[in-house]
Amino acid sequence: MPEEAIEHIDFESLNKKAISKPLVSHIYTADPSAHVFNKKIYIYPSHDVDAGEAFDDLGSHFAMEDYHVISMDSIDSDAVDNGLALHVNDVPWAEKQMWAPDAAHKDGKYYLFFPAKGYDGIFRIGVAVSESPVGPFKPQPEAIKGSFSIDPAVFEDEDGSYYMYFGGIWGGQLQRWKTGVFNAEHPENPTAHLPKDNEPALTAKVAKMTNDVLEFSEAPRDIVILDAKGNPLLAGDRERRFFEGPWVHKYHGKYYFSYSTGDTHFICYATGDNPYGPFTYQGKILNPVVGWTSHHSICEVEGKWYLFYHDSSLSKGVTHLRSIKVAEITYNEDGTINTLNPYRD
Ligand code: FUB
Repeated sequence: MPEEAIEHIDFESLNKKAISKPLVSHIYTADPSAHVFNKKIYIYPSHDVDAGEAFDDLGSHFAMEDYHVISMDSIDSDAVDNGLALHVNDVPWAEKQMWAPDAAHKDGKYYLFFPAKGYDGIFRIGVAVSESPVGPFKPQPEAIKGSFSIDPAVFEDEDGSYYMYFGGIWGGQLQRWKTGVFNAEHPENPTAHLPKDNEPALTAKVAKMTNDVLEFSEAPRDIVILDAKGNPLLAGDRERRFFEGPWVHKYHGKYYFSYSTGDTHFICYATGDNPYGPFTYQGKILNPVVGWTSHHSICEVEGKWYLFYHDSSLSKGVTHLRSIKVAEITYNEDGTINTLNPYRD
């Protein structure tokens, strides 16, 4: 949501109209990745702080340093902060900006996946392992080989395969990897190296994980989103094209690829027949929230489906001080998802 729109918001009445309250309010949290492990809900969010960094379009003000795991016994119960799960100082390769994480469970171990900027200024994705879903997590000494950009989301398919989806443009640096190597030219310009409006949009990436879930077992592939005519969405189609925050879930045998459109502030989705796509654009899941970013996950809890998302209403519109929330989503008979308005009229 543009800053000038935020200036005119009456936050008291807006919070009354919000469809959900912050799950926790003693710390700021964002980018919630939710899972049910052993019948309990675990949410892996970013932990927002005000580090005093200047605002810019590279997202330097998102200067997060650590992760806390939030848990809930049921969808209606209080959310519990389980304390420090991982700190950037404990990750040998990472310097700063612990952005949107995700987690997975395999064979009694829990894996926390997280993006961070290395000392070379390049975002990579790391893994940390724990015996407990709430950590503390022990990081691998190096980032995942062949990883880049931000916003990892790990999907466990019904056959036991794990796939990592990732990527984000602008500050997330995806556009700098167009040729397969990092393009460091024009470092201060978030939109340098983006395709032209009439060219296909940049896409999220997907890679199958190795059996130990610590590395990619293949080179990352493109997640192509097609329009109804079967053409890839174009870079200028800013209300529908991928920007950041990929997520995949499966509903009635179909794969749902959902994501944020970034500078147009929607959460949208596309459907496909396999984890690699292509995916066909279907519509919007969430209309814009207060705050510039929108980031979500979708999780089934006891037969109902929920959207975990964030907004900046608790901080009265401070874009890098966000709060995680949850709301139920509903499907139509044809599998389409009804769009949520985060605030009632
Ligand atoms: O939280 C930092 C960044 O903001 C995330 O990585 C993006 O998805 C956006 O929510």
